[in-house]
Amino acid sequence: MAKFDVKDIKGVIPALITPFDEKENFDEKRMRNVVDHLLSKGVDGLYLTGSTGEGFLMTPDERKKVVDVVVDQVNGRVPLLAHIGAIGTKISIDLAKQAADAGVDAISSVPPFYWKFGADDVFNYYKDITESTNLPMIVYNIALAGLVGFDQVKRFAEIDGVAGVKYTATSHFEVMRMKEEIGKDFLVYSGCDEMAMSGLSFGADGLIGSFYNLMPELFIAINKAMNERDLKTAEEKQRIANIIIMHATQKNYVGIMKRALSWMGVDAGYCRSPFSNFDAKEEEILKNEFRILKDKHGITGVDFLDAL
Ligand code: MN9
Repeated sequence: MAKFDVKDIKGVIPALITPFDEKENFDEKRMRNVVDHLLSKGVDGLYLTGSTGEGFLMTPDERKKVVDVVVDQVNGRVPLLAHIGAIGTKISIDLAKQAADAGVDAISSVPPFYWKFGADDVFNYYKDITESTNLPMIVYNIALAGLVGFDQVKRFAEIDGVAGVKYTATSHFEVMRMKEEIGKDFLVYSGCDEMAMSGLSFGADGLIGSFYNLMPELFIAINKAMNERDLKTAEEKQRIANIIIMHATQKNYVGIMKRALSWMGVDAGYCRSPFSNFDAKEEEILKNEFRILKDKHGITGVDFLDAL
């Protein structure tokens, strides 16, 4: 059973990575450790099997397993959202029902992609999936799946159960507009980590993204500072975060986060191919690059860099 009201899903929410072992199998033990680590850091929720979680590289059964394991490990401590998106409505509904039975608090989905589905087809996709459970739906708007525009989001919001949007687009003007024209209760989660401060300043209710797996402390500080309208602190932290993000996104940043977590003693395993991994030599190079970055910019207070 869901435990949290969707209105209480706020703050800093990592789009949780999924650890795989050396043979690319889902690694339950590592998953449980990562979850406990993030909760000990004070994150406000977790978003499962999305882009960062390599959801589309897993079979439906594997995705269900990840949901089960995380629900069990979290045990009601923070709200959980499960990304149940797939190209086929039937597959998504099956995943949604399982996530609801497992006890997550909200579901989320990218629009169906690959084929160019018409606006009505995409609307019906959201309607069918949302109606298949009692859980609130957070639409996931991301360029990787083809961005949906403001008018489409507004139309989805008419579906009973669509409660908000994870907005990984860069027009924060639209975030403000959603609050104005769809309603202030329509939840918006800013999805571009590089623009967390901007998203929050334009009215986003929370942050869901990749780098909150690796350096939640920076974004928890940004979120707090923005709540207090302390722009100076938010800007300082965002600047540091962006130096790291810009470096990491030149390579497979999900793989980088997994390795960098291990530098803090939280072994987050490996990625699934076709994503590549870092062998021992490449990992040393990576470490060195981060050491140089840290020194060059005089970065302090980022735990994974301090662990180097
Ligand atoms: O929506 C993430 N997007 C992708 C969330 O995974 C494609 C973001 O958190 C980005 O990874 C992040 C780095 O560009 O902003």
